[in-house]
Amino acid sequence: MPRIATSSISKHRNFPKIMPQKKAIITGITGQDGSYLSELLLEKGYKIYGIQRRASLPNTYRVDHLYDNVEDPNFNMMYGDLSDSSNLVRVINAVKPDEIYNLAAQSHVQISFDKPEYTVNVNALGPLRILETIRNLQLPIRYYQASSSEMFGKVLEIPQNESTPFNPRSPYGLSKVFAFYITKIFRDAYNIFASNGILFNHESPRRGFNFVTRKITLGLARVKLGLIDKISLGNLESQRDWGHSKDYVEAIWKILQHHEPDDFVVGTGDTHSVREFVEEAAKNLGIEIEWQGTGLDEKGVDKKTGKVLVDVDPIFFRPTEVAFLQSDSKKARAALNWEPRIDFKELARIMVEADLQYAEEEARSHRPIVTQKRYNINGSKRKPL
Ligand code: NAP
Ligand code: F7E
Repeated sequence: MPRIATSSISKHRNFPKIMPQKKAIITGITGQDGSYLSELLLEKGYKIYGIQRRASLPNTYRVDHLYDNVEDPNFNMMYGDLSDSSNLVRVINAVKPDEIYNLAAQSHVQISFDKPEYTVNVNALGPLRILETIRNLQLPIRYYQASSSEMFGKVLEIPQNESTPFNPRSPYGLSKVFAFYITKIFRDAYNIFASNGILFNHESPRRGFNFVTRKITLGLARVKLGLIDKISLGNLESQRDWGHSKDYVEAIWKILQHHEPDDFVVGTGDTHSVREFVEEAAKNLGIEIEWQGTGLDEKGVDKKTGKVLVDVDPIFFRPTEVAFLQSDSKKARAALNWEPRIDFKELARIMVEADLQYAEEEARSHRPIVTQKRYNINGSKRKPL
């Protein structure tokens, strides 16, 4: 399993002196955001209960650094799955948490076209199952729903804020629209403290390997060390408002500490294309990219050597695309006193630095940390990245 880029988490967690210790359930604890949120809540003195799904190989590498002491009463793992109502009822009833952070999802947009029913089951019905449990147990549990800028889809307004209409473009986007509204409806109908964070893209050295930023930073680090010749991408025109996951989990926590339940857009407001992310990542490796050609023939060439480092493969295009996203997070900034600290350039720098270490480890051990093999997926020889 790959090594995780850990942050400086204090060994001496700050237990509140007077307040009773809060209990939080985190679904999706083994994911990117789940791991950063766990660090934040442990620092704040919470007792956390992660919901981990069964996997045939270990899936806890993002939180293993937090779980070094099996006797630690504050870090608990429970098996569970968002597709399994009876399990969710049992876990929530056993823990009786103060807060539930629902971060679990089939979170890959392109894969949601391959697995639409599963995506809807987990991402849309999963939140409903949790909310129904909270309703039936009649406990004062605060609920956070991980809503997404993908709900804005083909955007109907620039920039996007809490009143921008949704116009999803994928099964993933639509599943998140259901989850958004069911959260709002349970808040209004049953007086449950249920809030949505509408988060724009956020990345980190812990990002899944098949999201575009990570694919670029690990890919170019491998190119730099001569482990591979080039990387293949899809739509280079696509524009995203990218921030760092560590900043965004602070907003997630603040949303549940707010005096009333509400919905908040969270983003940087700064939008860049995939092409610009490639350029920025390459710059951090001492490479200047020059673009040649257009459309499917476009190539990113090393200006110094003339070598093609990036090409375009139609396999990575989506049946329907979200072309442009840009957040207007004024509401969150004012009401939650939140703002992102890490900007686009710094994000690219941090990710490249971490992935260069991964690639160096691969070079030393002659073993890729993530497979580079091609598999036949849906009849096409698709590389997993
Ligand atoms: P991620 O890295 O893909 O993590 C997803 C988590 O959900 C993993 O822990 C995964 O478990 C778990 N999971 C998947 N299916 C499950 C199921 N059926 N039952 C229980 N757990 C399941 O995603 P992320 O980037 O941390 O994002 C966290 C949440 O925010 C997701 O809901 C995502 O849709 C949403 N979101 C993300 C962004 C972003 O840019 N990152 C933006 C807006 C919203 P395994 O580790 O076993 O796979
Ligand atoms: O794609 C384009 C791709 O997969 C970003 C999830 O966290 O953020 C994420 O969804 C853009 C898209 O993220 C490749 O077509 C080009 O336009 O990194 P991504 P996403 O689809 O924006 C939202 C907010 C979420 O909620 C989701 O959970 O990059 N792109 N070439 C590519 N994307 C990928 N993955 N791979 C490529 O080769």
